[in-house]
Amino acid sequence: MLQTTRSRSREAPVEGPHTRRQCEILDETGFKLFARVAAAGIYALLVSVGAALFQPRPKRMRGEEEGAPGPRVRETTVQLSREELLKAYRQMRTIRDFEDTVHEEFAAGNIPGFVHLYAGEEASGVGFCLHLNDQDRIASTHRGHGHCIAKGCDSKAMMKEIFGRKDGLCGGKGGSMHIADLSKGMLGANGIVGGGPPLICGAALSSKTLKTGGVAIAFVGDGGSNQGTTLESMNLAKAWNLPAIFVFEDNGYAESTASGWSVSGDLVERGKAYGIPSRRVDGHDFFEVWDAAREAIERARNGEGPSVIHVKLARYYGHFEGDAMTYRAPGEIDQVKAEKDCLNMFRQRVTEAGLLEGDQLDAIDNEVKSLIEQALAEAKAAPPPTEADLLTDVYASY
Ligand SMILES: Cc1ncc(C[n+]2csc(CCOP(=O)(O)OP(=O)(O)O)c2C)c(N)n1
Ligand SMILES: [Mg+2]
Repeated sequence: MLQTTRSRSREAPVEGPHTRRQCEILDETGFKLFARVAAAGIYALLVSVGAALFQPRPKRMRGEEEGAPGPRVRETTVQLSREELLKAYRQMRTIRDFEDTVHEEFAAGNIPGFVHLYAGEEASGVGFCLHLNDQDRIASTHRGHGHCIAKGCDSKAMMKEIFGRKDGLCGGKGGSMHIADLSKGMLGANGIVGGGPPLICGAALSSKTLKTGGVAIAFVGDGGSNQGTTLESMNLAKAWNLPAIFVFEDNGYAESTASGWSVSGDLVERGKAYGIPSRRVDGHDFFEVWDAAREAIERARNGEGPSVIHVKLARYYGHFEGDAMTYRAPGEIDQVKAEKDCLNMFRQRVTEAGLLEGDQLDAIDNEVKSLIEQALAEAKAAPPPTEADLLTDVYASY
């Protein structure tokens, strides 16, 4: 009887006046249902109280041994090991000192050619390149020293290159604006604004075809974001689902033109218009950049295609060395340096969180200072290319 009523009640709702037995059965069933719901409720309550009481401890940083005294982590979102944090700071400091030194040497008339400095933008190049290996490729801009250092190029050989020396990174033939090291996956600085994006489509296509798992990143300025080559590359990267990442380093100016006069719309929305996952970050905050880079690079490595990252930052020096910067508001850069310097922000964050000690960072400052002093001394003492070198590294053979 019970069975029958149950199966009937499943087939169709019981309607109309019920017999006594039916009502008893319904009461009985309703009670059982109530009892079950109540039990489930109590169980859920116990589980959530338990979960609240036994929350997992802040994630141990990679490289920390179980049982070893952990760092005093206040910011649990930081997922870098101490070694990675030290490396990040060392690279950003190396770029800063390298650029400050080139600035002084150029002003003293010791460097030939044309130079554009990356000081102030360090967190961007380093935040991205820390995730990369030598199989991954980057294409840079005319402001390429920082990308080079971040990608692992030898800073002594770079200094020699910028001084035009024979044993510079490119035999002294590239100089600042064509510096490259293919063995490190650094495809080169580039005198052509918007020249990098098509190059990384090629690099990304080769990684995809050969299944190397490599990704390719183009660093592009706010000015370069408007080049047809950039827009065509974004379209191609999405259409071909390439492991390509477009990093718009928006320092607010293309030469002396403020981006408000040259960039229409919004770069994140532009990326989305191509169906590309796009995101904006504060380029002074290494951790924000690092996290956006991690997400985009993971996506590319997983075969999920391109990404766009709009990085807001500031350059400390002029567009080129010698630029009088009359287009900048008085005090504009001093304010950024005081409030948003990426090295200061990094130092403050990691020391306050107890991830690193100030002494460790001071030690890196000193190491880097002497490295760059040596790089400069060696570059000044190094010989220039010979006349015979004019006939090497060219397509025609003589
Ligand atoms: C195809 C091309 N057009 C113009 C130039 C001249 N030029 C050199 S740098 C520059 C501005 C680039 O600005 P942006 O892309 O914002 O890079 P930033 O200098 O700010 O890093 C221009 C117009 C060039 N080198 N190549
Ligand atoms: Mg710019």
